[in-house]
Amino acid sequence: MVVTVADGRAVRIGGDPDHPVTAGSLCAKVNDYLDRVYAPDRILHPLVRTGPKGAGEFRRATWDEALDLVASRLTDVRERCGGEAILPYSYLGTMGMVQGNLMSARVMNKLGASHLERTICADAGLQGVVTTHGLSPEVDPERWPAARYVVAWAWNPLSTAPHLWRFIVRARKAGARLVVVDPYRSRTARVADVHIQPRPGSDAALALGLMRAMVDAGVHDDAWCREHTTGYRELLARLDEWPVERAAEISGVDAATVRRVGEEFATTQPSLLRLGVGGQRHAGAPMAYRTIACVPALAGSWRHEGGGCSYIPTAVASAVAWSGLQREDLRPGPVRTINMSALGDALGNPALEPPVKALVCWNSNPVRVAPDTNRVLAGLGRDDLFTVVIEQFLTDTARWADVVLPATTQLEHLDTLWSWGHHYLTYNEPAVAPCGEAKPNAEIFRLLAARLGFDDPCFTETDEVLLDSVLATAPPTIDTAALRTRGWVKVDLGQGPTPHAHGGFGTADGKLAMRADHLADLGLDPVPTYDPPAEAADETLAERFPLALLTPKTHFFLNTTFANQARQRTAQGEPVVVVHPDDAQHAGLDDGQTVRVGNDRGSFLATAHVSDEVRPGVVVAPMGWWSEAHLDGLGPQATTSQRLTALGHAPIFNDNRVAISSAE
Ligand SMILES: Nc1nc2c(c(=O)[nH]1)N[C@H]1C(S)=C(S)[C@@H](COP(=O)(O)OP(=O)(O)OC[C@H]3O[C@@H](n4cnc5c(=O)[nH]c(N)nc54)[C@H](O)[C@@H]3O)O[C@H]1N2
Ligand SMILES: Nc1nc2c(c(=O)[nH]1)N[C@H]1C(S)=C(S)[C@@H](COP(=O)(O)OP(=O)(O)OC[C@H]3O[C@@H](n4cnc5c(=O)[nH]c(N)nc54)[C@H](O)[C@@H]3O)O[C@H]1N2
Ligand SMILES: [Mo]
Repeated sequence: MVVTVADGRAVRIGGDPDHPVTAGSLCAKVNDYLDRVYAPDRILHPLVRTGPKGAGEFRRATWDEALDLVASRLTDVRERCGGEAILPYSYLGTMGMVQGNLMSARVMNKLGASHLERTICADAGLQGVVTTHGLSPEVDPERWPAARYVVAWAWNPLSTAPHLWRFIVRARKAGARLVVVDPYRSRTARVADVHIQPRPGSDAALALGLMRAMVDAGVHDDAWCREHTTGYRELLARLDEWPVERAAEISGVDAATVRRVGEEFATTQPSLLRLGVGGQRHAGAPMAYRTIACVPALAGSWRHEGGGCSYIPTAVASAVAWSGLQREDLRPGPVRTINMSALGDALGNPALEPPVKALVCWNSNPVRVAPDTNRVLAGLGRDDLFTVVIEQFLTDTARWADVVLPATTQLEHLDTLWSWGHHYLTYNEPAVAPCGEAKPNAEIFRLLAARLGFDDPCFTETDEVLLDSVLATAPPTIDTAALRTRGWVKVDLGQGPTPHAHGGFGTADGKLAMRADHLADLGLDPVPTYDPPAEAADETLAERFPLALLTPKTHFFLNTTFANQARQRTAQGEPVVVVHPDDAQHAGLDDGQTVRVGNDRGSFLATAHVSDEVRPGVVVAPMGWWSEAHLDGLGPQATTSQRLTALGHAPIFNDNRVAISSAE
């Protein structure tokens, strides 16, 4: 972002025209970011609750009063119940390393607070992909234009990654075909050459079918697999069990399509398979993503520039290995772990010892992003729970706080950020002074540390010092001087045009692991297979809840961020649920009517959009709106489960059965 400042006020914002990925353009979410910074409803001073919990009634407080209150309540909880009764809760409100979880982690460690397992986004898939590839660079998006066959699998980049989408557009202009694998006709699927609509959670079966089709046609890359993989023989033996017809039957995709796409993927090189997060939100997802990652290997795609597999670029994103700065050594002893997607249980489980008595939340909006809303709300409503929320706006979570502390935006603080998709590190220079009395997260935790009496020198390190320390952990190939002068720098791990043409994967032996023996310890098959979803494939449950609900991203919000801004809110419209005409007819529903969607966990109201954008048996209700947009305050998250995957401990948002009925 390039920000123009006049008289101390930011007056213009745009993309950096020199940036190799954004090339001067911002996306539909942030191109009016100045309206966010200067929004009339921004929180600009501390707030202390005056009304009942959740009512959103507060009075203005000074920083001194608010911090004293927080420090004394946290001290009290720690003395009475132990540090583990304090639960930090944060995610990626900012992806900055300084304002993310650095000073905050030190404070929480020193308090002996519970450890929050932060796996709400991509971890199920990550565990799967890393099992197959090890931690090593994937295909650099800047090489994607060389691809001639692109599969966007469970990924909707036209909405969720518009800057990466441009590289796919360039590949297509040069003749590439685009295949989208998604039960829903997303914006990306709409413009694809081929749209494959599998049953939710059946992707591994589809992948096995694609691989079997390659082998049947004799177009797989035998030589590359012999040289650069382990378990090639075992994978071929597994494919013997997976005739294309079996894969077609389980995935609900016709056999001819499976055959054709499988063969084309192997023969139209370079072929690229890019995974999104949508398909890894079910109980069998780690195995599924590991299996899908074998498709480009069997096809020999890694030989070619632009060919291979990409997901969240984990190796690149974790190249700056700063986590030691969080100082786990400050902990008074071992602490328990609580998973962020099981917040409802953590707050409500009477057997938990010690119970959670204080919640400190920043960079996240759990009332809307965590599953099983009714349990989360019941927990936040507990009178014996002390809740602090550090926020820019009075979100649905902040409304439940006892104390709200005002946070700066991207324009007002110092940071460096990793990327969710491209291979660059970003420098975040403050453009303007903090608005009102807002403070950067790190500053708030520094002030809190002082009030808690923490005197280790690490608690007084300024943001400049923290940034220096973070960058000091960067590998020498990252030019941190260039980062500061130019604002961005490539994370060069030697990925080049063909990172794995000759192996060099991040596994122990450098080979791609078609067989991964350590999976057996977890009770999983070491060889790629189809591990079914929990609810989506449950025929008995389907008798009561006939529809599989997916809750993907909206186009104009970033999770729930920006959903309170007028332009984005208007552009996104009202919350909808997309229902196939056959299912609508069966339930007696008309397009445009209000419907109730629910299961044993909860229900929500939405406007039915009757359309063949979904396959029969599947309904789609995107997530992101705040409670004000929902007719009874609840959204699709009221129906989602707190269950976690065995590998990765990740949520299963898209493995969720519901029933639908008229609410009129
Ligand atoms: N506009 C916008 N952009 C965003 C975000 C946002 O909220 N809005 N959020 C950001 C974040 S945090 C992330 S992690 C990324 C996520 O970006 P994406 O990976 O694109 O995320 P989703 O929209 O959740 O899922 C993509 C697609 O997966 C499909 N899907 C669901 N279940 C299955 C399945 O079982 N199999 C298959 N094959 N497909 C399935 C959904 O229908 C959906 O269209 O986007 C980032 N960018
Ligand atoms: N059903 C369902 N649930 C999902 C998903 C899904 O697809 N379906 N997606 C999941 C995914 S992929 C993700 S990543 C999570 C996202 O979960 P969250 O990271 O909680 O996402 P947001 O809703 O964007 O909330 C971030 C909050 O941080 C605040 N914020 C931004 N910058 C700062 C800052 O500098 N300081 C402070 N203190 N606050 C700041 C914003 O105002 C915003 O309210 O949601 C998950 N939940
Ligand atoms: Mo995410």
